[in-house]
Amino acid sequence: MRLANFLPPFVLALLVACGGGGGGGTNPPPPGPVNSVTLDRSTATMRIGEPAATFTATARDANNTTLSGKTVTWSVSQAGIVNITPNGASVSVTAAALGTTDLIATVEQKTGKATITVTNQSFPGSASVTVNNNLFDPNNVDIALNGTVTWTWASSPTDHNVTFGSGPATVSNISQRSSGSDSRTFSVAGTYPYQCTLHPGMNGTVVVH
Ligand SMILES: [Cu+2]
Repeated sequence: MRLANFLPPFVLALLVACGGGGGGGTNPPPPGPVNSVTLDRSTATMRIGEPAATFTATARDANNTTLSGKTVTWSVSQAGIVNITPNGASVSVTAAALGTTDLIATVEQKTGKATITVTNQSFPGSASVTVNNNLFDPNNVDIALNGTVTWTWASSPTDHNVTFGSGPATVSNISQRSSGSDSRTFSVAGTYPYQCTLHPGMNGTVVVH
């Protein structure tokens, strides 16, 4: 009581001004430093002689906001297994020798990786993917040339679609649905990224060997 009486009016005014300024208005906070780096695939299997595969790194801050324009440095944990040709946030990878290596993307001392196995095995003629809320399981499948992938929707009230992006050949999309299944056959080798356009981050790939 006695203390409050002694606070001069300008101190109270300063306290109010600071409180108002801390609200931040309607602008989102500026992006923070790099907190995580992820690659579009965490594992991959390749065979010697097949087309180059492309991997892309994404850096995010602590709020999971994507940070673009960052310098990405590409490296491998084991020399000689793959050859890499960096191109900014992406890298082109070809198989060179049998074995396993990590492909590592470094952005401001944070790293993300994909484990790449170079094999001489043959790949299956078919693969199955379960469409869940909100992920494709598994999110990467490897098939032989002319193989077929079947997507089966887990029983759910939520619609999902399968929309293909930049692949080596055009594949017709599967429009949104909440049950049942549909298949696509792949007659050109390479990597086919796809996504559910209704749910950002719901991504998958088909690799045709
Ligand atoms: Cu979806």
